[in-house]
Amino acid sequence: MKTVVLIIGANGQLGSVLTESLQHKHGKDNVIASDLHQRKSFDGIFEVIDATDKVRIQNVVTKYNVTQIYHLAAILSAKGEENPLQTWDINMKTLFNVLEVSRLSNIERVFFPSSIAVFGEGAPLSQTPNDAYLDPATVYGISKAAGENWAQYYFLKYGLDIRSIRYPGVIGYQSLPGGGTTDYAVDIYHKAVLEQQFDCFLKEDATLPMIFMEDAIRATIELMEAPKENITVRTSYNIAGISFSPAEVVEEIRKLYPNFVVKYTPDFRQDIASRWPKSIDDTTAKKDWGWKPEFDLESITATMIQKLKQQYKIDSKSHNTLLL
Ligand code: AKB
Repeated sequence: MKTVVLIIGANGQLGSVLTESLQHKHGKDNVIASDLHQRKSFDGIFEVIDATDKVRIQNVVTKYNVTQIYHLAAILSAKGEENPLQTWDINMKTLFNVLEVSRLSNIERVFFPSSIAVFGEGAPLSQTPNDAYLDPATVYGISKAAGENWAQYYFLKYGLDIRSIRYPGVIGYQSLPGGGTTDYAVDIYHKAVLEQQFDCFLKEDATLPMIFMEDAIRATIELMEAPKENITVRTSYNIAGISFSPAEVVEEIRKLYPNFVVKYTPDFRQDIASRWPKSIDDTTAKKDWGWKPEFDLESITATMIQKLKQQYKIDSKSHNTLLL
């Protein structure tokens, strides 16, 4: 059977990059990107979908004979705290719609992203195991922990082949994150190449698990391609990239920008970060589907700075911004 993929939340940080990778893999005609708003100058098939509308998802699935769904739409940790009940409603309603459409349309495979936000104070802070106790302290984390259990329920009850990863903070030059606690780790590189001061909303020693975009995309596709019998976790897989604090990334950036100025003004996001793991044990993902990260802080920093300079058209000798 031909693979036809629907990506819900294709305009987001991960979704926009994943869409391109899936287009590359399956062909532009077999990838349907969707989000709340039409993406400007998008090369491929795009459908406007509000994922709280189940009928709309079903219509698109039927129209294109979709066989796989990547459901990436969600309100993240920091933004989610502004309106907890609305965050719960949106994150859960969109997930239930995807689960139900997938079950009723015999969708062959579904991807549901979870997050390190599922962990709270009951889990070890270091090398947090896959099966650690989940007591999340944000509504986003609560919705992801519940979502993981619902994913497993649909697998056990209906045989739906749904797979999931608990992403750390994702760092990429291709797109901007929105509303997360780990967003600082992308913004900081933009400020560095623009030679502007960076105001950090976390403390300088707030170590968090992070992953480079290339590794995150590769992990997602590798998990989705793994043989069904290898998948032993139907809630969600821990994956680790690297862990670092704001002070450590600043030190790395200052090797290239010695005058980079950072001011620390921790806000409510520091409270969120302080309850999340500092590092992740991803032994199960390594064993089940061969997960292996490739990027460390040095290679992430070098790539981020090189690519962002190209994007901002900054001349590497003069460091002048020619065009934004
Ligand atoms: C966030 O900070 O909310 C996300 C996440 C870790 O899931 N980047």
